[in-house]
Amino acid sequence: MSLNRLVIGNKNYSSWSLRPWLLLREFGIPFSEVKIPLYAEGSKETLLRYSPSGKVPAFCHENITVWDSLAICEFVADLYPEKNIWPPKLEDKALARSVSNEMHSGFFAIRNSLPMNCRKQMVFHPMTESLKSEIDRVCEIWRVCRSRHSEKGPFLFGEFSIADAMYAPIVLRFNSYGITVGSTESEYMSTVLSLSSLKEWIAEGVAEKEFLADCEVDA
Ligand SMILES: N[C@@H](CCC(=O)N[C@@H](CS)C(=O)NCC(=O)O)C(=O)O
Repeated sequence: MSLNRLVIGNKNYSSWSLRPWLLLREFGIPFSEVKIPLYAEGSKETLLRYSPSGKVPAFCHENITVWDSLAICEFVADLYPEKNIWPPKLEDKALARSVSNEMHSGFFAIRNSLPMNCRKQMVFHPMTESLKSEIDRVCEIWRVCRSRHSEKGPFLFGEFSIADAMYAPIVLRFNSYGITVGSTESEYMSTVLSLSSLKEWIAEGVAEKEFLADCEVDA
């Protein structure tokens, strides 16, 4: 039995759950998975059995519980220091932490207008100023990281890191809603979308039966 357990929500909709799940998979860290369908009768009670915040994701390692996506990613980096889950160089780690936290604490227009939905494939039209400026900022972050690390590999910091896990749901959203991006960003999106772990998550999300009307968006 695995020492690690990750509690997640619906794969189709739960972008916060995807982040640590992808991180664990990409670093080959064994874990068992508990999936709790969200916003259904009894969901909150079930969530509270695993997560003091009543939200997913939550992670258990032996008798330690950690909740909140970025806290879980940080904890996993502490748990497996030999795996370089953050980029090892101090200045790279500083940038990786900054862009990961910027994602975690912001981008509300993207999060509200373009909710993650693995089933969605459309072109989103009602663009607002705040949405456009957040999309531009994400693209700028991806370009800056890629321009500094293109020699070392195809991810934001060359090799896959927490920063890629934090931005993976944004990649999915831009792809689902037909957001136009430049060539560097598009290449980065293709890299993330071609991860077999992410393809597996998407396939399982698409196959889920739950339909959450509040998380659905039309053009
Ligand atoms: N800041 C938290 C956000 C967690 C969150 O909002 N999770 C949502 C699903 S993506 C949730 O559990 N919703 C269920 C509920 O509030 O009942 C994180 O980074 O993990």
